[in-house]
Amino acid sequence: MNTPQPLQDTADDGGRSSQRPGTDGAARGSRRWAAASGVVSAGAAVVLGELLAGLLSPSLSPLTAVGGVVIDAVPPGVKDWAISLFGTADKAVFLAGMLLVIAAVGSLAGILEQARRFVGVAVIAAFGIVGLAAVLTRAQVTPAAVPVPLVAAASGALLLGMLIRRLQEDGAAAASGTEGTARPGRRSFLQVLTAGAGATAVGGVIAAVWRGAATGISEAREKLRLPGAVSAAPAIPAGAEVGLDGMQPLVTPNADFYRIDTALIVPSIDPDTWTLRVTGMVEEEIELNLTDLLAKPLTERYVTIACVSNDVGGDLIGNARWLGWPVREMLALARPKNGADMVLSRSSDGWTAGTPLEALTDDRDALLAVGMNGDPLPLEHGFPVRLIVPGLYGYVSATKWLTELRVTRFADDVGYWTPRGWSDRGPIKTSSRIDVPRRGRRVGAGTVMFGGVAWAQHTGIGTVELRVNRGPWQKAELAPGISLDTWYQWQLGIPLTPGQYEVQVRATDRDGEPQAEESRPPAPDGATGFHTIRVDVNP
Ligand SMILES: Nc1nc2c(c(=O)[nH]1)N[C@H]1C(S)=C(S)[C@@H](COP(=O)(O)O)O[C@H]1N2
Ligand SMILES: [Mo]
Repeated sequence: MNTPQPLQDTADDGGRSSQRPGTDGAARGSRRWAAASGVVSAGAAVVLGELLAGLLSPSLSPLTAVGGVVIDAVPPGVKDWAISLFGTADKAVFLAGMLLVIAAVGSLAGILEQARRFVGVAVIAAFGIVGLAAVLTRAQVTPAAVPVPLVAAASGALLLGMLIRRLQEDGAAAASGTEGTARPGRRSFLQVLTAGAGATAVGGVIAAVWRGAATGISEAREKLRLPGAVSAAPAIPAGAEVGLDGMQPLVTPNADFYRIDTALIVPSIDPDTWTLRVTGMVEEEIELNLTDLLAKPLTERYVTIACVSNDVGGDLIGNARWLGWPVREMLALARPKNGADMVLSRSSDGWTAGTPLEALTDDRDALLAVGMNGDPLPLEHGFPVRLIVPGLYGYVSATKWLTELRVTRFADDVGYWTPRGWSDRGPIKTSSRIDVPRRGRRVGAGTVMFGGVAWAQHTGIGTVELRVNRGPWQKAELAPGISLDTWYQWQLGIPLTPGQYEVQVRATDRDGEPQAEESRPPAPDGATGFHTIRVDVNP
């Protein structure tokens, strides 16, 4: 082979180039370099967008804006599937998928630019237009966020143009027979490509670390001192925690609390500039800041919140001690007008929940929560302020990163999930779960200890029963609850000989209403059915 080949990639030509040397292989090789140029240029644009956004608009970058638009647009079924498939890693997996798509489009842009000048550049420029359109539609948009996607895409397009021009100069030099070492185009192409790739990698790491540090909001949270409660949480009664090996704690630690939201990156809200406004059908619109809120007489309550997507036996439920100002007191200051029956609460990222006005004004202690188990709200659980409403699924009540309460009517407004296939009302359904014996745990013959939780928020649990192989229901020992709004633990020992058993649990609330038996999926208003486990009893 004495035909010099421009920057041919020999790594993966499968040995075919030895049979078809010359321009074919050369073209293929240089196409790979063009694709690499496109990937680096697109990557540089994305990273520059993240870095600029970090400086100019920390809660909205082009990447997260586009991701947010996609998340809002995907059908609810896909979202459930993604959550069940990826669990709490769903956001990381989604971001990785986005980056893969961007890399693919970038490589295409490189190849197109090589074939025809400005075509690939136009593809990268289109990134900027898509990014701009996405940024403009997001709730967090600020004037400073607007130029970010444009500057980022323009830089990426410029880089791609430079790279491909150098690649083509090198190709021309190769075709005229210049030896590799004497080809300045090749050296200059490789220099720019390497510099671009290096800067993208370093910038990417900086952007990721920056993101992780949530731009100083973590420190602000650490520094925040919460006042004590004027109305303290009830003491946890003796025996409320059953203490069987393998049971979950009665109060869920913040670090173990389930997390569900549509936020691709955790909104970072500066507690010094945060405000909450009451708007809509009120006699007087009001606004308060965090200092005002912390100066109010605060209430502390244990409340078990649950996700409507929680399957029977699932773990999208947790119990915490929430500190906050009762919503009814803030609403009382604003004085809702006659005819209002809903409060549309909104988060900094534009997510909304529609809650019956009554649930926020009755005696149930719905809270503008600032504290979770004695600490300021963790960032991913809504710092600095979220809504907590006993008895309602999170999607119609538990707005995190809360910024507005709009008093309105169910006839006029809908929350985020309602047009996506979920009911506009979401009272939590009475349900129960068997936690012990744990799945796969060896169980010996004799008295087998069963244990778990049951909940009927705001009504309270009356009885919990178990049945073996669809036999008669047997009453479990119900531990005292912390309050009607929290889950209750229960336990029951059942003598079992070696063999296989099916065990089911059923809860009945304090009004005598048993949980629904019919097996139904979470959509549109919460799963029903009895949690059923299989137990293998060994000799
Ligand atoms: N801003 C915002 N708040 C939100 C959501 C959301 O997507 N965005 N999801 C809600 C849903 S569906 C649930 S179940 C609860 C979960 O709260 P947690 O993540 O603190 O457990 O938050 C609610 N609050
Ligand atoms: Mo939820």
